[in-house]
Amino acid sequence: MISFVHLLFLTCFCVVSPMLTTKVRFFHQQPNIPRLTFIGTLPTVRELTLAYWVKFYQIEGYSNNVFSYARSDDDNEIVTWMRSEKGIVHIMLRVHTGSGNEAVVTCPGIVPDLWQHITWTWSANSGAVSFYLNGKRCSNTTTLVSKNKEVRPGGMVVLGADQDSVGGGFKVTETLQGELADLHLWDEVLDEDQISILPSSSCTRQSDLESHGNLIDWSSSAFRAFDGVSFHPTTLCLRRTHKCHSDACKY
Ligand SMILES: [Ca+2]
Repeated sequence: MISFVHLLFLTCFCVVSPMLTTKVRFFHQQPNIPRLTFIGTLPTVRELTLAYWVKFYQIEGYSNNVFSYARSDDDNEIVTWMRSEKGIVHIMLRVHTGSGNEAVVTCPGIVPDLWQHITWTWSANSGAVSFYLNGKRCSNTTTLVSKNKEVRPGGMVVLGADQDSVGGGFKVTETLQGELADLHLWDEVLDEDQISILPSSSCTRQSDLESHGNLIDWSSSAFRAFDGVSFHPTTLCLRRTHKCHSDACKY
């Protein structure tokens, strides 16, 4: 395991556990596909919450995939990305391949080159999906997304690139061109009050257990870095001294 105390601005092919004050930069340079692979897998789950800070550099030509969970029988068991239409950025979530399994949400204020905190929740019980930008719900809840379809265990989680096979099948156009920090995954649906404090949770300190994912925790989960991912210090979370309820917080 690499300590980040002496690992600033370093690119490596190594096993890492990011610190709360570490951001990861994904920047494609031919022929590499920078990405992080989670060391571990997911259990069977019927509810999920994914939260993260992201700053993407450009939307045209890139779908800015943040999270991809692939199994051998479905490379899109979970995938979340962005899409631009007529200059408006949509956040996309798919749980399982197939029709009726995709949520599309427009959050006003999602723009390049700004740190933005994004959270989505999904429940198999109702198929409900909700998106939040900077702790504030983006729009009405979408329903019937993979209702009664569990997310199954044994697959691989990749951050920063979409998998079309387990641990592979990457396309340049389906990568994140930007930076990622403080990503957490829970096996339950957090409520609005819990989500509202995530962007201002003071670097998600260890004492702030509520803001640490129980399936993936940015500060303790281990990842393997591939193909030009680089790690940098960030004071992003140190600036979280207030609740942010504007559409685009000026971090
Ligand atoms: Ca895929």
